[in-house]
Order: sequence, then C-alpha cells, then structure tokens
Amino acid sequence: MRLLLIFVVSVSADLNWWKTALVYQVYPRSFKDSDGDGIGDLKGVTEKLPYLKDTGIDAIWLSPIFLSPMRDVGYDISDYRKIAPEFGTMLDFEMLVRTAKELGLRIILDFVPNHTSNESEWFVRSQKSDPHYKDYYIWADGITKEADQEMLPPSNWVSHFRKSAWKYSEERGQYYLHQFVIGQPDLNYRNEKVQEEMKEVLRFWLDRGVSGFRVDAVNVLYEADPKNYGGRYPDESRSDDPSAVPDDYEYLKHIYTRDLDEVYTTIYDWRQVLDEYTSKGEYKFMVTEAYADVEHLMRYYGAEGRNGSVPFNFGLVDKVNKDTNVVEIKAIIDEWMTKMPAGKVASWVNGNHDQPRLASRVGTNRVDAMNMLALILPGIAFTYQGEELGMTDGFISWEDTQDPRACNTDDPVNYWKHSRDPCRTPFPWDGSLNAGFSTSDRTWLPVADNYKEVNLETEITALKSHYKFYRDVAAIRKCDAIQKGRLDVKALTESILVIVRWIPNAEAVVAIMNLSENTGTVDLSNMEMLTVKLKVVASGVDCNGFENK
Ligand SMILES: *[C@@H]1O[C@H](CO)[C@@H](O)[C@H](O)[C@H]1NC(C)=O
Ligand SMILES: CC(=O)N[C@H]1CO[C@H](CO)[C@@H](O)[C@@H]1O
Ligand SMILES: [Ca+2]
Ligand SMILES: [Ca+2]
Repeated sequence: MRLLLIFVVSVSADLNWWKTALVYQVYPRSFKDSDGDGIGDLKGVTEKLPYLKDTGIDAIWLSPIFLSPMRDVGYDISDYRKIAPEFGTMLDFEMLVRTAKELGLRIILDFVPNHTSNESEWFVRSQKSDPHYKDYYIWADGITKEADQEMLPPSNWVSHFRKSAWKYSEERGQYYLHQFVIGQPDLNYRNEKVQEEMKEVLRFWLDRGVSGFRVDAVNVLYEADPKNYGGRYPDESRSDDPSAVPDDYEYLKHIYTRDLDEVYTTIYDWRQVLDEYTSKGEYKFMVTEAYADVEHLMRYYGAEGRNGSVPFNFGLVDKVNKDTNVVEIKAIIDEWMTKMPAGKVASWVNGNHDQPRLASRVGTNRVDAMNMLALILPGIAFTYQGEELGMTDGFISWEDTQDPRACNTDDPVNYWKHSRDPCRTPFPWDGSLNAGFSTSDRTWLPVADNYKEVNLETEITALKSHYKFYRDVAAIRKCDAIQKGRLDVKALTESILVIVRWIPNAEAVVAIMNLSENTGTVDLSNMEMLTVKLKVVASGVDCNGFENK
C-alpha cells in the first residue's frame, strides 16, 4: 500500500495586525537629513528605522513624500506617482520599504485625494480644456451682475485658508474651486475618470508594498451638484459664529461643501480596492482624516454591508488641554466607545503636524498620562514624531516662517497664531549641532531652543524620562490584556482616572493617572476583576517612589 502524504500549505493572510497597531507619524522633512541639505529625507528615515523598532512601533505613516511645488508643504501634489527629489528617489523608497519589512515595520502612505497641485499635468491640461482632462476639476462660470457687468465668483464659498474658494483662470475663462490654498484645485469626483485615476494611484503604491493609507481631508471631497440647484453652485448661509468676518472659513455654514453623502460611498469604494490586495497577503489599512462631529465620523466605518475606513478620533486633541479634568477625559472615551458600531476598531490621536505639541497643549507634566492613555485604550494609537520625547513647540520668527497658513496673514506680528511651524521643528536626536538632525549650516526650520535638554540621547541616558516611560508602556501594550482584553474606565476623583484592561481570571493591566499636583492613595480593592496580584511595571517622570521594572 502506498502512503499518500498531503501537505496543506496555508498562506494565511495577516488580517489583524492593524487592529491594535501603534502607528508613528513620520514628518519626513523634519525626521532625519541624510545628505546635509537641511531637509529630512527618505534615506534619513531608513537610517532611523531601528529606533522606531526599539520604541515598539508597528507601523509608520509617512506625511506626503510626492512630487510637489511645496506650497502647502507637500499636501499640494503635482504627480501622485513620483517622489519629491528633496526626499530622494523611487529606489530610496523601495529601500525604505524593504528595510522596514525586515524589521517587521509596516509603511502607510499619505493619500491626498481632494486636490492636486495646480502644477499637476492634469490641471495644466484641464486649464487648456483638453477633452480628456476638461472636467477633472470643478470649473464654473462667474456670475455677472446686470447693472455694472462686474464678474463675481460662482458662489460665496470660502476657502479653509480664508477668502473666496474660487480662483479665476484667464486661460480658461472660468473659475476653479480650491477648498484649501489657490495652488490646490479641487478634483471633480462626479467625473468617473477621476474616480478611476485615483483608484489606480492606490494600486500603484499597493503594488510597491505599502500596507495602507492615511487619507487626507476626506469630508470635503464633494460639493453640492449644480444639477440639483438650477445649474448653479448654491450659496452657503451665515454661521452662528459672531466673531467671524466674511473672509473667514468659520463665517459660513458649510452645508454644500462638506460631509456630503457621496463622500462615504467613495471611501467604501476605496476600501474595496484595498480588499483586492488583502487576499494577496496582509490586510491593507485605511484611516481617514475628517474634522467632523462623532455622528458623521461613525459613517466612515461602513454602512449597509459595505466596509469603510477607521476614522481618526481627534477627541483627545480637540478637547484636552491644561485644565481638562478626568471626568471630561472619561466622557471623551465613553462617547467614542458607545457610538462606535459593534465590532469596529477605535483610534486615539494625541497630535499631528497641524496641532500644537502635546507638551505645549496639555503641559509637560501631563505628557506621560496622555501618551499612556492612547497606548492603553482598545484599538489603534497614533503618535506624532517627537511626542514620545515630550517635545514642546519651537519658536519660529516671521523671517523663518514656512507655513502658508501663517504666511497668508501678511502679518509679522500676529502670524504665529495661525502658524503650524512650531510643531514641525526637526527631531532632536542629541545635543550636538542641529540636534543631530542635519550637518547643514541651516535647517529648513530651526531646531527648538530646548533641544539640549529635550533630545533622544539625553532621555535614554536619564534614569527616568518621557521616552523611557513611552517605551515601557509600548512594550506592555503587546500583552493579551491590552491586545484583546475588556475595558473599564473609572474616574475616582476629578483628578484620578483608572483604566483597566483585563481578561477574566487571566491577566489585567491597570493604568492610573493623577492629573493633580498632589500625591494620593488609590484603593483598587473594590475592582472585582482584579483578583490578581499587581506590580508596577512603568511609572511616569513625575511619579516618585516607584522604580521602573
Ligand atoms: C499656481 O498657483 C500659484 C499661486 O498659488 C501661482 O503663483 C502659479 O503661477 C500657479 N501655477 C500654475 C501652473 O498655474
Ligand atoms: C493633519 C493634516 O494632515 N492636515 C492636512 C489637511 O489637509 C490640508 C490640505 O491638504 C493640509 O494643509 C493639512 O496639513
Ligand atoms: Ca536631505
Ligand atoms: Ca472637494
């Protein structure tokens, strides 16, 4: 009798990695400069990947690295398939992906679908009314008042960066829409060709081994369809913000320019493109950026049998400052966890390149508590580069200012109120020249003044530091209680919050944050799930009396 042996080779796709991923946002311009031109680049990121691995990071989201005239620091893309020369080459990118894979790190790219740069070939041809590209963007005729023949824009819409969202093109004799800066014309998603183009862009990068996308400014993808308004783009009405002036974005109620139903359908369509690739190996991840209320955000998760994305949860960024108490923090957590549809994955964000630094926003003494919170709650945690060190906002003079939102004010006195540069200063690797970021005489933004104290080398050498605490919590995050356990959040007083993640009769992790200046005693004996004996495995910089494991 012959023995027949059957080997079942199962190539099982890695479907769950993203559900508890610790994602680190690299802002490539400010991470590490490998060639001394003062601008961070892809080779610099590759060189520092071991640092991210040691820190306990699972995936890296790279802010835009694509060809761009850099009028909105890379969020104005002229070719979605090319790497900006200041960041490197396609070969550098492939090396980055390969090195990351070897280390077990995943790469997530920034996808900016609402607009291209006005220097994109698509826009240049559209402006020339090239038949294929004619309707790639939102073009409309101006409105002429009978009396004085003066031409006005097609509607009263205002850009996110102030003033009319319409710009007249002499060449085409029509206005185009730009919800952000003039150099960022909005794509027309009511055009099937644009839909296809953008799906091809996703496939292009998926074919190059990326694990997913962070999608920029999605809730403004669509505007009202003139077909439903007698061929015109309808005016928006006045908002209830009494302090806004007509040039301000806040002046209008944005009922025709954001959160339209069509937005969600497009997200579900992109999810389907990503799913084509999931069968080839790992799950491809998508997280969407929209500043909207929680009810709108929940729709991104999916609907009517269609899968969607994970929406960024900005609750901890928008609603937490130096004075927030733990009852308010608990409310932010509870709101998301209660409204989130069953079986979906939460996300927690403490900052990004548009927000003041965590230490500047909530105070240096709350940095550890907020980092711990994001890392211990169920779901995905996002850390913006440098928040693990407790970096503060840097001082940037008017002369050094780069951010268009600040430059557009033309105001050398008050520009800083609008500037996002202070949170974008170079990563402080050590206390040497330019904080070890670059060997150049001049860096694209100056390093923060306090880099001699706040830098990685100093924090690694210190007995206790924000970095060491972050790294310890990231290590604990890998245990079952945090990966799969239940959640309990209790505000014991206005300043003491206890978060328990546990698996019944097996394992528990307890995080205790005290937001007051006073020491206190916490009695955990009435928490029924804590039948196990506890030991301290990580304690923050200001926690005296505890030694780290
Ligand atoms: C793009 O817009 C900028 C203003 O932001 C303008 O200076 C430039 O000439 C425009 N380029 C093209 C190709 O239209
Ligand atoms: C956090 C973030 O990425 N914000 C971006 C949103 O989109 C606009 C326009 O693309 C950018 O200016 C912001 O930086
Ligand atoms: Ca460089
Ligand atoms: Ca749009």
